[in-house]
Amino acid sequence: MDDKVFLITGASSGIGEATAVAAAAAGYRLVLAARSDDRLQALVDKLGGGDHAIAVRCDVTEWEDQVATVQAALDAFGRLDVVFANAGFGAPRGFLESDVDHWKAMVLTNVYGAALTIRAALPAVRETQGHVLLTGSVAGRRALPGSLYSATKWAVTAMGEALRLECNDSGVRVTLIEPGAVDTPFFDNKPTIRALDPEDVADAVMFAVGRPPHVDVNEILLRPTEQSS
Ligand code: NJP
Repeated sequence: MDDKVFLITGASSGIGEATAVAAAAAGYRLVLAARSDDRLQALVDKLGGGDHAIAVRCDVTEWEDQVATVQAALDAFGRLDVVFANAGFGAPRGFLESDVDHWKAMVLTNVYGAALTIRAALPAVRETQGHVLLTGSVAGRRALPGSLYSATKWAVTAMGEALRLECNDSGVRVTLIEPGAVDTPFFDNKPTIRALDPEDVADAVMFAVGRPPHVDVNEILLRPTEQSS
């Protein structure tokens, strides 16, 4: 029960999966949450099996799933030190594009889902004076034409700062991870520039988590070198 425990939403793919691999290499126990339990189970096996990681089927828009995920972490490993609210997805740009059901799912996942992750995990993270990280975006720091996705990530930026202010006296650290284009299944088509690899974003996460307790890295914004805006 002494090893630190790292919970990741959206762990079945992309940035979440790469961060799980990096965190396991750094000695953390992993709690892997997403809806694709087959992919999560394959990652558990890759990380060395149930002593090292557990898979929890979790739709982040469902409060009961989020509560059960945190409970599973405590039951398996007895503590929770790092929570990475990373699950999310995009939508085609244009306020006449996509469809309203996709919009609704995106807003619920990217904004409400991240808030539910914080709400479910915060009591346990306060106990360990742990760390909450949120995947925001470059798109959460500047508006993109016709992008409701960008608006969801502005909300995540605000959520991270709001949480940091709330946790200020508690020893809990809060970090916004704000990537530009990352080569993951997030995109239907591969980026045309040399995008970031998911491992590049995982490195940023592990940098923030690895600072000493008195250092709170509030934001890391990282773009591919070829990305202009
Ligand atoms: O994408 P992808 P990324 N409940 O598609 C999960 C942000 N971002 O790694 O449930 C639970 O490989 C999904 O799992 P599943 C982006 O906005 C990206 O690039 O099994 N989980 C999968 O594990 C997002 O916040 C770029 O389908 C749900 C994961 O989310 C984060 O990075 C740039 C879920 C998505 O993995 C990770 O995206 C940027 C739900 N309801 C920000 N819905 C970029 N790639 O360029 C989805 O600035 N998931």
